[in-house]
Amino acid sequence: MRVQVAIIGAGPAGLLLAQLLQRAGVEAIVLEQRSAEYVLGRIRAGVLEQASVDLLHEAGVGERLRREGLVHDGIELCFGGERHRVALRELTGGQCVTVYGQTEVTRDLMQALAASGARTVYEAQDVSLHDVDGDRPRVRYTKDGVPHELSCDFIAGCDGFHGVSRTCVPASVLRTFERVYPFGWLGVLCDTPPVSPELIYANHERGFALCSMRSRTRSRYYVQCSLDERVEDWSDERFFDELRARLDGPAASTLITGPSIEKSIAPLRSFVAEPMRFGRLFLAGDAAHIVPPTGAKGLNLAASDIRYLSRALIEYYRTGHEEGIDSYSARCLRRVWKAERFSWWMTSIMHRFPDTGAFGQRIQEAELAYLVGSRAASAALAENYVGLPFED
Ligand code: FAS
Ligand code: PHB
Repeated sequence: MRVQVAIIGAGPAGLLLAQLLQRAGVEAIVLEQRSAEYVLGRIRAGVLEQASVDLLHEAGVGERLRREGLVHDGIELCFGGERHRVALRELTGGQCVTVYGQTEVTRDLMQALAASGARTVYEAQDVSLHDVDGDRPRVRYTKDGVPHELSCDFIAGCDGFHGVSRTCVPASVLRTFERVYPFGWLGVLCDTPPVSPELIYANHERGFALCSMRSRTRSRYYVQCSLDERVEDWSDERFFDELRARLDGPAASTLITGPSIEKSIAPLRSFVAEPMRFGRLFLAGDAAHIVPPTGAKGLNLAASDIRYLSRALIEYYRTGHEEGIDSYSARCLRRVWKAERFSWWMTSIMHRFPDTGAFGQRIQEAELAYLVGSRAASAALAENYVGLPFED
């Protein structure tokens, strides 16, 4: 079989690329190792930058997002027992973020691709890439025990941090940069009204906490936990007691709790692989970079890569020009590293580290007090949180 672009992975990066290419008449196929139900069952990101919202509209999947997404003009920082609002829209001259779960983004993209007749192979096993630095790369996989091989012009490695694509870049070419954090996030999803209409990021000597949401009736809460914690040791009651202990008085006293419908622990790391292109293979999304979720950048960086890659591939097929393809990696990485810095910085001032201690706690609180008291410092946080501009 032959196709113009083979996309490995049906997460947000792979599905969004497939949908944008499909609408531009570029022939693609998506190969996903899991079932669609499994992919939809993963509870992940919740906050979309405006640029990600715009790209989803460009991909023709913005209607439900427009109806159900919650536009947020600000976030709150909680420290020293008090909450302080960071007015995102005012500080950035009108920019905001939209709360809309990654699960819903994925669902909308899956439905659009199915409706368009685009080819998505779920439960594709043993995916392997071949001749990625030649003119005619190939992809092999098995489906229901039957081996398949396809030739293509390009391969988009959208297969996440544990995928196969990044391993196809020779060790002599690939450079990786990593920082693993000495804690994780214990997350709970529950069908209760959010404790506050906007997100609350809390710095507390017991550890970080985050109050987020998926809708006005579904809340998403996180508490920082040590990496040796086990989900089964955290009853709902223990979780909400810990969350209350890390919030300000009014939030703690008005928190509405309910049975968790999902509970999981996610490790935190910063990771970047360079370059994001090798021959005819392009890495995008978590296959190329990971950020700690403190800055709400993971999903948005995946969309950012796909914005550049879809434009580059469409330009190539329409005009034969290769400037977009040739500049893909460098352009992505300039934006990736700025998001890595912001996510690392937010993580460093909001979490308790093993060596934070009493002095470190006061330093974090002083930095947060300066931040909320300085328009310049708040604006710097705000412009990173809503998403930095693109080069083009
Ligand atoms: P994904 O990992 O979403 O998708 C990759 C896909 O490739 C998967 O479906 C996988 O099954 C498939 N795949 C892997 N190997 C394959 C192979 N060999 N063959 C075929 N298919 C293969 N970001 C935020 O902004 N906020 C958050 O709160 C947040 N929480 C997160 C919690 C967890 C536990 C994790 C892991 C990530 C979280 N993220 C969060 C980041 C997350 O949202 C990612 O940035 C986002 O899923 C990136 O999308 P993709 O690049 O498409 O990768
Ligand atoms: C979420 O709602 O899952 C979420 C929101 C903001 C973050 C991280 C996670 O920074």
